[in-house]
Amino acid sequence: MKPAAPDTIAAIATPPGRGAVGMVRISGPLTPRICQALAGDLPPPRRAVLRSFRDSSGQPVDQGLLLYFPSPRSYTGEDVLELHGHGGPVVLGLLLQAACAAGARPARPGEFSERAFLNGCIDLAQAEAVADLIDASSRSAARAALHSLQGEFSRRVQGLLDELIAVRADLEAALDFADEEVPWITPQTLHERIAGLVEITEDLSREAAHGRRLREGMTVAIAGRPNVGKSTLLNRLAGAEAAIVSPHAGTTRDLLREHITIDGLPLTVIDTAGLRDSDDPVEREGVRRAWSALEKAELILFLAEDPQGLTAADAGLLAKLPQDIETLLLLNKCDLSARPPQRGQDEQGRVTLRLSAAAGQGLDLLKAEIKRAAGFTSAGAEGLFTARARHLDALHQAKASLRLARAHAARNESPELIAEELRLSQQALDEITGRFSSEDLLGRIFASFCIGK
Ligand SMILES: Nc1nc2c(ncn2[C@@H]2O[C@H](COP(=O)(O)OP(=O)(O)OP(=O)(O)O)[C@@H](O)[C@H]2O)c(=O)[nH]1
Ligand SMILES: [Mg+2]
Repeated sequence: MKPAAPDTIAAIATPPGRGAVGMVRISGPLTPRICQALAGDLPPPRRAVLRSFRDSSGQPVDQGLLLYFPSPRSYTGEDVLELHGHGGPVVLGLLLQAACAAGARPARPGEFSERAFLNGCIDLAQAEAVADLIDASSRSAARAALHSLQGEFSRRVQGLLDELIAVRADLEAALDFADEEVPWITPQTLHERIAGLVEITEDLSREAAHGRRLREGMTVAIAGRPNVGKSTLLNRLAGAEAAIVSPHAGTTRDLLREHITIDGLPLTVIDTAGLRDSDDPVEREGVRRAWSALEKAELILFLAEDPQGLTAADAGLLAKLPQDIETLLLLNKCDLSARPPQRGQDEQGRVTLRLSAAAGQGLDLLKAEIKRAAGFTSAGAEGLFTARARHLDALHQAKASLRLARAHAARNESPELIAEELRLSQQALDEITGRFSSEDLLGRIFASFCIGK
């Protein structure tokens, strides 16, 4: 891993535009010198003092609070200076310019957090949580990001790593002293301990999937023949008359997107044109767009009509849906067939739900099913943490290696094979906290941050 760059960086840390307060943040070894140029002598550590701030020609341009955090007790671990002035773009621009004239250079996006990571103040999952907290789009997402920032997720990963490393150590010892027949670890204990690791990893994966949904949400597409009630369902879920509903088949042409939240789970729900062959070029384009939206969805709500049941046309469409995307089969208009809302399963194991979008019956069943499909099942929001796709990939890899190790152990196969799988799973888990991450990965992660963070 590269050492922290020794140069000094500066940035306007508050958002662009005008505001009551604006902040310039500086980090690096030249901080004391820059402080001298902009605001006079260094103030006592971590104590706010009122100072006038000067531009690069030494002219006072603002006055405000000055804060100094000497290394290592600062966000980045380096000497950090914060100038809290008035939030006008001109004044803040002049202060940034003055900092650069005194030896700093403008920071890249995320560079403060990157330094905090490189200096060991936070690990990679925590650094990512900083960005997640800033980007949080709901209260639950913000709370989960804070938990990650405070190290909840990292601690869980570390706990798993500790046990994994302990098993590896015992196994490697047994390998080293194989000739001496020391019973370091019996095949049965080994199998039990690896099985335990698999379980912990599975739990962690499930919770991480939940955390990822909180952050990224899920795209849900509504599909089906014309007139089955797709737009009615969209309106019902959105709680608004977003789409035109009419008894005329072929009403919807364009894709219509609504952002909704179910118990903190952010969803983008897409209404699509009714799927059928048509001579009308506009409708044909609508159907083409519908198929393309279905290919990209993460969950498909396929509607048919309960009074008619599944028609041959419905079955034909179902067979053409992307097979790797979960599809819920919704039998709508159950108010007409006078049958109660109900959950069931078809022969292919697909979940079926009888409901009525117009009458608002069975909506709670649908919402529960959507949450389940999103992996959004943990009971309380307390222990939640945010996670990203990259964390899930790493957990997935670790899980795959651990399962192989478990299978080898169950068949009492060569300990070398088991040791190798354990090594691979540790490598995957280490990527989460960033202990062994490529520079390329780090560059990509921090580049997505905002400037000044
Ligand atoms: N009785 C009853 N009628 C419904 C229900 N859902 C929808 N409808 C009616 O069915 C007709 C078609 O509804 P839409 O929501 O426009 O259907 P759609 O699937 O979007 O149709 P296209 O956009 O043409 O593909 C309208 O007259 C709705 O009022 C329901 O649950 N019960
Ligand atoms: Mg419609």
